[in-house]
Amino acid sequence: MAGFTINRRKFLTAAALGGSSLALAGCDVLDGLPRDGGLRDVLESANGLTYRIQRLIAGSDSLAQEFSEADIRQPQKPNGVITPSDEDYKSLQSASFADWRLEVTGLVERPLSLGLAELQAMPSRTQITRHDCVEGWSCIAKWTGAPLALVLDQAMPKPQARYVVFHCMDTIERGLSGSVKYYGSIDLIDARHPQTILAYGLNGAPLPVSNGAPLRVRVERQLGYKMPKFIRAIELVDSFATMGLGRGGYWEDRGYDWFGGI
Ligand SMILES: Nc1nc2c(c(=O)[nH]1)N[C@H]1C(S)=C(S)[C@@H](COP(=O)(O)O)O[C@H]1N2
Ligand SMILES: [Mo]
Repeated sequence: MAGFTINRRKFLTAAALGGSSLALAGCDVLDGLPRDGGLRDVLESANGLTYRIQRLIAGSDSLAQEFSEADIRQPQKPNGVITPSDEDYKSLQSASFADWRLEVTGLVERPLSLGLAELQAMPSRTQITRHDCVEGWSCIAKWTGAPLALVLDQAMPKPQARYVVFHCMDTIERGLSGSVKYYGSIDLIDARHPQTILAYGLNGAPLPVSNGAPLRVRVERQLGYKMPKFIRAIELVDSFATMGLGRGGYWEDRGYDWFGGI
């Protein structure tokens, strides 16, 4: 696909520039680039193009390819944070997430608080899809969850809502300037896409901790970093200005494209 070619080329360019950072840091391939650098600006404008091209060529509702059971050849490779060490997470985990709730907040008419059983009681969707990480690996797996569109229908986004932000429970960075929890965002077109689900099942079993228990989102037309794991809240917003470094996600704040279309 056009979008994949562009992303792949950028990935290779960044890998060549970053040298050994690729092997060391995995998802950090753009990290070696200066914040105000020309290449960063080029990547950003190419990203705007990728976004428009995907919307134009693929349309808003085109489906990502789905596969058969026979195509599942290995377990979903756990990546990024795989065992959150946050105390609040560990205490929820020790009670099998019985006390966990998904908060739906922000620009909605009806804020929601949903337990796992409530999400599991909603109509579900199961899909076998390919996960592509920007690091260059892929896995085919079967994901089960509640369509995000159904949750949004219950919460009723206000007209000014433009993006869905996923707030996570895992601390991904502990630095001198404090600790940072993973977060990410998508637009309402991807949020309402039929394959965008809040997944609680993987390959016919409950979602394992390493892959994001109790809940992670699947956004099948985008790269892996656009699919936050360990979700605790969904916030509807009209801008990212007030969160993180203002670019809509943990990796986006560190130079990745906001639109990770493939
Ligand atoms: N909360 C959280 N979500 C995350 C990450 C993370 O570190 N923390 N890593 C991202 C990246 S880079 C990828 S490739 C996928 C990995 O999902 P998996 O562990 O199920 O393969 O999760 C994404 N979502
Ligand atoms: Mo990734």
